[in-house]
Amino acid sequence: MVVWTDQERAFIQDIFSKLNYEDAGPELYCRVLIVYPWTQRYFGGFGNLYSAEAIKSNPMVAAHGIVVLHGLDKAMKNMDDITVLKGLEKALKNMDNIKNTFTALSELHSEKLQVDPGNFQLLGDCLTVVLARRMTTDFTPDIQAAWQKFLSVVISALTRQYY
Ligand code: HEG
Repeated sequence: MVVWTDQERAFIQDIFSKLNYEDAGPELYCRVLIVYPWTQRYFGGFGNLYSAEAIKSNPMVAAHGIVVLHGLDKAMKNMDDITVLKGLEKALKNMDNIKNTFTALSELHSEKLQVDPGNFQLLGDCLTVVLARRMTTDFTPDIQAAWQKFLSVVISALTRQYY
């Protein structure tokens, strides 16, 4: 059960609202593939990943980074709908919203893509670097704390269909 404070929700929404996906997405996936080269094994269909330079100029890598950010922004939009709900029962059901949102995505990564779930954390770490580089002094410890919580909820939801 995940409870979000109004401040945490505001911090996460603010991070996404200021993020330029077209710029941050490509950098995110270049970092994943260059810093953790074993992740390249899942992208056999992406063509040339033979060097850091090739990765940085590969349009499929750039496009995939943007797709992943849109996936995360879906999680952000489903953090919590409690404000529009009435009654404890509905609120309780909604606590797990990120998990429900990510059921299909978790199944895809587990059954079809067979991505080792340890890699989710590594992608999360790369995204934290991407954010910190852009937000500089605005990436305060309390904003980072909310961000790390959001990432752990997302990663746990993505890992849920693994067995
Ligand atoms: Mg995944 C596809 C999101 C980590 C490998 N990933 C996708 C898609 C989304 C997504 C939204 C498109 C799904 C679709 O087409 O229906 N991925 C996503 C998130 C995270 C993540 C939110 C972590 C936070 N993915 C991840 C990691 C790997 C990976 C760590 C491998 C190291 N994803 C992967 C591959 C595909 C997707 C191989 C298919 C890419 C393609 O063929 O276009």
